[in-house]
Amino acid sequence: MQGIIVKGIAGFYYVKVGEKVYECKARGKFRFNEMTPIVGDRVLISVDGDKGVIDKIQTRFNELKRPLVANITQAFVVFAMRNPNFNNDLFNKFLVLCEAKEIKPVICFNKIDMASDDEISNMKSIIETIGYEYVMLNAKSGIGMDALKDKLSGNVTVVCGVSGVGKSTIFNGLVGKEAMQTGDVSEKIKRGKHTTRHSELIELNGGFLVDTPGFSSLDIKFLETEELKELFPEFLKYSDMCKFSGCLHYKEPECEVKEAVNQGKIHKSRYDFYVSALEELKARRKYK
Ligand SMILES: Nc1nc2c(ncn2[C@@H]2O[C@H](COP(=O)(O)OP(=O)(O)O)[C@@H](O)[C@H]2O)c(=O)[nH]1
Ligand SMILES: [Mg+2]
Ligand SMILES: [Zn+2]
Repeated sequence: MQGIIVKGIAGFYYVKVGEKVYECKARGKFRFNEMTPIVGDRVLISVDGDKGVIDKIQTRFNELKRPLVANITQAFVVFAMRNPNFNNDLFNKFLVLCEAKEIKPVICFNKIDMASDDEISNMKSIIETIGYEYVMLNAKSGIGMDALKDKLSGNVTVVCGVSGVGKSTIFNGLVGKEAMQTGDVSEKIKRGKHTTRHSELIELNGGFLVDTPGFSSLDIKFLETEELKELFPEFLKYSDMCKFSGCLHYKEPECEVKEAVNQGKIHKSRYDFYVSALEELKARRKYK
């Protein structure tokens, strides 16, 4: 039968099939393919009672290294209106990393209680030019949390964002009492002193939530210069009309992306970030 690995501890994998969780070992043959099962893997298992063996790992469509999780479909990218202040560079790095991994971002603007209406509507206008889904939150008092919870359904979601923006508050708000109730699996597993604890998927509202924040590194230097422009979804509807095929929307003439920036259809802060990231990637390539 097919299931999803929700947890891994010391060589055991906990595979959820419907409402049941089977404690599984992996067959040694995975080493041959250099594939080790990780949390989030869709796997085929054979079972005997409550125990099982993983026979096959289905192809992963993506993989995060930290936390080590496969098949993430969605990221709640959390920012705060204040404390810490909004940082355009970090905002865009998170979004570019999501695009590079083909993870759908949902932008969460938290601590709206600390911002003016003008600041909030300015933020909304940036996100609307990109076209991403977003939620305005006051996680501390629960405002917007139901809307966020709805987005879990059908997804494997990771929460990300820099320190202090409210990730833990959001996580706890989403998981609430349900996590306590489903925690019986963890109680049963006695952890040895030196066993590594991996991330865990928590089943919630018809989807899964990763229990560890994602994208601890915001390094985007691994990207190719030509690849970067593809990671700005709002550029794509103009880039076909650029005069030069393969236009980097940089110094080329008759660039429709730059034209859209001038007309305010693409937000200038996004384009400025694109240019600075592109220049960084170009400079790096020169010295390779
Ligand atoms: N004013 C305000 N404070 C919040 C809100 N959400 C979280 N906080 C506070 O921000 C601080 C950092 O939150 P935390 O969840 O630990 O952030 P993390 O580092 O991203 O996990 C805590 O003191 C929270 O109580 C909010 O919506 N409004
Ligand atoms: Mg935290
Ligand atoms: Zn162009």
